[in-house]
Amino acid sequence: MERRKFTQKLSLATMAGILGTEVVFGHKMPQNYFPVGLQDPDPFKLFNKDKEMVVLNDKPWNMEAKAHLLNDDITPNKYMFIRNNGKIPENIDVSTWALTIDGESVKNPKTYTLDELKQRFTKHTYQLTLECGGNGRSEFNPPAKGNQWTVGAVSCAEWTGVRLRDVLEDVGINPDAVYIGYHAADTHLSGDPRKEPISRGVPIAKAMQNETLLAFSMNGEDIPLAHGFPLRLVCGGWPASTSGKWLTRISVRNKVHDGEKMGGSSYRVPCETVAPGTKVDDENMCIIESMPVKSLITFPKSGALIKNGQNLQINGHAWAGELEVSKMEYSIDFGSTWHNCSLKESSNRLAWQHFKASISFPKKGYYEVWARATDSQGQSQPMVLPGWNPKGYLNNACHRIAVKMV
Ligand SMILES: Nc1nc2c(c(=O)[nH]1)N[C@H]1C(S)=C(S)[C@@H](COP(=O)(O)O)O[C@H]1N2
Ligand SMILES: [Mo]
Repeated sequence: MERRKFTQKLSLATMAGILGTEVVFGHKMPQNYFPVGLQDPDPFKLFNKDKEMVVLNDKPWNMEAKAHLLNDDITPNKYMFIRNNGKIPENIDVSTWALTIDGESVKNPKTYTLDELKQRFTKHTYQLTLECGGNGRSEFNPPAKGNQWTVGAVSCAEWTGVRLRDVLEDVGINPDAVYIGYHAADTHLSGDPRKEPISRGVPIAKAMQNETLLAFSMNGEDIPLAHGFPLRLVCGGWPASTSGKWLTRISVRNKVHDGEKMGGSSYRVPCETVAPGTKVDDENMCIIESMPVKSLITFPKSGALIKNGQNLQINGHAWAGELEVSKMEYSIDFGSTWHNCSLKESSNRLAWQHFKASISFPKKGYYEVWARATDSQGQSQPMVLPGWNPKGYLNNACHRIAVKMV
């Protein structure tokens, strides 16, 4: 983050504007003094993230992991990517936080406090894979605008909460319900209170799945602020943009939800494959639902050195949106031949699966290890970039690491 030198020339009034309050002893402030409160915060400290995480944007905050940071079976907060579209809400009061269920297709709108949600409904815990639809965007050509995610906008944490289904059944929904849409407490970057940074949703069938949670804890603790404290919708296996953070309202809709970032090229891809760079009309764009099959080698770090004659043990995770991963393979000869990895079952539906393999190399030299997952419907990850789309979504190309046998 660059220090904003221009603040040295700011008047006291301007400083007060930025700080949101008067600088009480401003007239005693040394000349050219740089107020601590105007300095850019350290995002790693602010969000309890590991120093190796990569900041892609600070307005709004967007941060990703590197492949080797994601080696844990369950992603801890310090390695979890942050994807914000607006400003994180301030001054959250848990005692007054409430969730309203409304919309055209509810019988009677209802509001629950956090305590009511926790007391009235059964708690469930699931490990759920959340991958940003734009993970892998940085590789598309022509390039797509937006955060240039490489491979690290994915996580699988353990979420605890109540089932959205149980709450919707408690409110009572009409048979014409087709979609739910979320609303949240984060604010638009422009400061305009009438604008929402994002308000997405899922079809009613996804909303009613056992694993779709209104979560209030992550990895056994309160959800960290950046990840949606104190209440978050979690829809595993779908673009993580459907998992609304800082949740305040869910509308049950009698049509496809039309909130912010549901239309245009947001989280939508051409319904039919197009040539790279093609301009696609809105009516030919389809909403992304289940995420495609994908995998990540999380150990060793790319660039690892192995001693001549030793085997290399690789570890990683594989996931396939709504589906299971049924096969995991690696190649050390640029995809000519493939060998099976051992692949574990997921601890529950929609959680990523862990794989490992012990690889032997014929002689000293440079190699690449490529990893490829296949889902339960027989679809494999492509070795090269998949279908180009205007916003650079759904890049599930094989992950690869470099190793040298020395
Ligand atoms: N309220 C709200 N919910 C949100 C977002 C947001 O900006 N505001 N970003 C979405 C997007 S695009 C993604 S990829 C995930 C990121 O979740 P994480 O930051 O907890 O990793 O949250 C989703 N939920
Ligand atoms: Mo996202």
